[in-house]
Formats: sequence, C-alpha cells, structure tokens
Amino acid sequence: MAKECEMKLIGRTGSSFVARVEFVLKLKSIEYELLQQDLENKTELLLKTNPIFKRVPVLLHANEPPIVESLTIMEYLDEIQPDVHAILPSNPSERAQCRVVAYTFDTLYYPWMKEYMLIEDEKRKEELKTMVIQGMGMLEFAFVMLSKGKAFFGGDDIGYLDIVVGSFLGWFKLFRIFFDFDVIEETRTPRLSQWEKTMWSHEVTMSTIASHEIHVKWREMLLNRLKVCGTI
Ligand SMILES: N[C@@H](CCC(=O)N[C@@H](CS)C(=O)NCC(=O)O)C(=O)O
Repeated sequence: MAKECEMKLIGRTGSSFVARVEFVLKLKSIEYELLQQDLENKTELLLKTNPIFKRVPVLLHANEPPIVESLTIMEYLDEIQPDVHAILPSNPSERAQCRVVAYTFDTLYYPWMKEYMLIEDEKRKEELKTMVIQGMGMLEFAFVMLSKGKAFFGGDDIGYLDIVVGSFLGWFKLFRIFFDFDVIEETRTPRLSQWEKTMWSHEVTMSTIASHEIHVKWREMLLNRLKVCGTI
C-alpha cells in the first residue's frame, strides 16, 4: 500500500500565498499533497483547520496542529528542514530586515494592488498606481541592500523575500497585460527588473506560478464576490 504523504497543503492553484508554501516545499524537496479548495464553497477541513481566517494556505504536517499564514508556514518549513536550501538568512539582523519587508509587502503593497485590480474609479486607481510605484521603489532599495550585488534577495539563490515577492509574479504579469501597468519597470527599478527576469527563468518558478488564464479567472472570482457581497 502506498505510504500516505505526511505533508498536506490545503490550498488553491492561483493563490500567491499558497504558491509561497509550494516554493519552499519544492526548494527543500519535501513531498506534499495539495488539497485543492473551492474558495466559494469551503470544505469542512478548511473551516476546521483555519476557523478564524477561513483561508488558504493551511499546512498539515503529520499529527501536528494545523499551521496557517503563508509567512509562518515558510518559517516553519525552514526550521524543520534547515539543511536543505535555507530560506531565511543566518544573520539575525538580515532576518529582521527580511521580515519587515515581507510585512510591508503583505500589509501595504498587496492590498494596494488588490484594490487597483478590482475598482473602477479612475482617480483612485491613479492614486493606487502612484502608491504601488513608490512601494516598488522601497523594494528596489531593500533588494540592493540585501542582495549585496547578487541576483536574488537571498544572494546566490532564491531566499525568503524572493519567494514572498516572487509569488506575485503572476500578478505583475496580469497588471502588464490587463492594465498596461508595469509594477516593476526597468528605468524605475532596474535591479528588480533584472531580478524579475531571473526569477521567471528559475525552474521552481515555472512549475509554481499559475498561468495567466488562472490569474484572470481568479480576478473574475473576486469581482463577482465584490458584486454579490459588496466585499471580498
Ligand atoms: N495573510 C494570509 C493571506 C491568505 C489569503 O488571503 N488567502 C486567500 C486566497 S489568496 C483566501 O484563502 N481567501 C479566502 C477567501 O477568499 O474566502 C497568508 O499569508 O496566508
């Protein structure tokens, strides 16, 4: 009888937060099973394992209690498998910097991009565009500081911030194709622009970031929810 996989990821293809966890699992060569969720019709398993937020990703590892929140899951995986492709820097000060940048991305840049993607008000859209561009300027600064002249935030290879930001590569593509908006652009953010190309060429990125079509469908799902519930 086939052995049951001891790492299960409750998720949904197309979610950048789920992609973060998949990045880490793949880079660390940890076998896992993806339990796909329909976010419009959540399973008992999701509601039971993440009763407060009711969102993906949730990691189920053997008999441990479920772990929620993508950044927490990434750190957990790094702690249980420290010898294979370390994600966070070994230097505590650099680790702290990384966490602050990730926090800023998740609490500012991501909500700005999400609002931009869903609203129609042109004036607000322009405001958000300016805010996102300024945010990417800060991210460029962080990249220069942390990469130390190398190709990735993490140095020679993909690290924590490469995953945190890189999990949104599909969004950056959607913004270009759909809104003619280069979130990362060569003249404004030259180092990030090079980084974006390098990230796309990495085999783990290619197998982890969902297709453009899936991102388009995801946006439609959010728009529909906004129309029906008035909120997302
Ligand atoms: N801060 C959370 C965000 C997770 C999140 O927003 N997940 C979305 C999918 S991308 C979700 O499950 N939303 C639930 C819903 O749409 O009802 C994390 O980092 O894991």
